[in-house]
Amino acid sequence: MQWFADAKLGIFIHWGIYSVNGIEESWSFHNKKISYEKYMKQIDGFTANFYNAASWADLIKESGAKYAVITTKHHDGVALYDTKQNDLSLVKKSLAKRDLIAPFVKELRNRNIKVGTYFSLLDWSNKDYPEFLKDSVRYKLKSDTLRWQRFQRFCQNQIQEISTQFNPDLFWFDGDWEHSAEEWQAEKIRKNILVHNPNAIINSRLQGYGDYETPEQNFPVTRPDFKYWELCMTTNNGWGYRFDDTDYKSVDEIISIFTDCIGNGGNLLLDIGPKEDGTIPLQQQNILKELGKWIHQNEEAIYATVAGLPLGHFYGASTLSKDSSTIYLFVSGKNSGDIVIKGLDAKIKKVSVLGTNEILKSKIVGKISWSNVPGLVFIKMPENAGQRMSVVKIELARKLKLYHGKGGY
Ligand code: H79
Repeated sequence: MQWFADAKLGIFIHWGIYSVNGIEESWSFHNKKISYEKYMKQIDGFTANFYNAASWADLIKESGAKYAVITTKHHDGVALYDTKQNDLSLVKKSLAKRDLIAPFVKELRNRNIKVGTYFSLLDWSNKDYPEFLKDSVRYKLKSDTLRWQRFQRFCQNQIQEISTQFNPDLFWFDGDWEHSAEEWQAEKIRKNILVHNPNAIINSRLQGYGDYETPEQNFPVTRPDFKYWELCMTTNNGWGYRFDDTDYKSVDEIISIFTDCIGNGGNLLLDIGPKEDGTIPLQQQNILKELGKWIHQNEEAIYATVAGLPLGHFYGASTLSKDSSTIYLFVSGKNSGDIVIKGLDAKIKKVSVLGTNEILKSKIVGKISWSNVPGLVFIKMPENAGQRMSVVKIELARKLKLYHGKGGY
């Protein structure tokens, strides 16, 4: 898990036939916003005409992400790679006529970016899969176990194909909620993945057989208990390309969310949705580039760090160097005046702003001689610290020690 813990940022890519009409991926037919037939017709409009895997990988590199996760097959069952298990792929059915995953995997590896493959366990297009539309099923699993076993073989063979064709560093499963671990044979799926690649890691959506937690769109307020976690989040509202979705998060909002994730020991998996022709919407390109600029200026506070001060010591996100002798505080760019840290039981050697190296004045306030409760640390922020989030670097004379008590006498 070490590369994952150090990666901090990943880029999620939802690419599929839903980008043709610019409608919701898979859910639009499942929830009967569009007929299944009309939804599938989009496959005729999918071209990948301007798809350039190298420029995608360049953009991801520029964003500062250390891994990428791409849809190999969403709930609609349309594979983006050359599956031998059925005919439902963009290779066989669309004008793209080629494996879209392989070139991307190659370009990621050339740039030392870890490869993640999104795969939907549930497949609403497969005739042997029980569930279909929100209010209709093809059959009840228990009433036809042979049919379910046929689907099991299909599903596990596809996972095996992905294993052998791309050897992903990360398997990102989705759609596990429709069946139990036993029904999916989750243990066997995990085992087969690890037989092929003992270093592969698996997200949590394998009914308890994954390696890290995967909250989606919903931001944790308190620090998650699990050691490894990742928030996946869209840049606008949809996962795939939606022409009508202009509700983009601002770069500052994304930086704030990102620092909140890493400050609590997690990663951010930020999503983009390319168009059917393989171009990435300009707004999304811009977000990734701007985020990358900020990350590269502040790398020291990001990659080689661990979760920062626990709740209560500082009203904002922070990280710690791995030897816990340096604290990095994330302070909104517009902040000026004082910031305060409570319960810091360690001598401060130096306080500065990362990037500009400006030295900041700090003062210990209210240290009582007869008490071992540390005083408050007040740090004076410069006027107009920066346009975006600034990072205040606090170097300690020794390892961090915190007082987390209730005061008293
Ligand atoms: O691929 C993207 C989405 O299409 C997919 N995951 C991301 C990465 C996704 N969309 N929604 N969900 C996952 C959440 C599923 C919600 C559910 Fe439910 C709530 C599943 C079970 C409870 C909706 C309500 C379906 C059944 C009840």
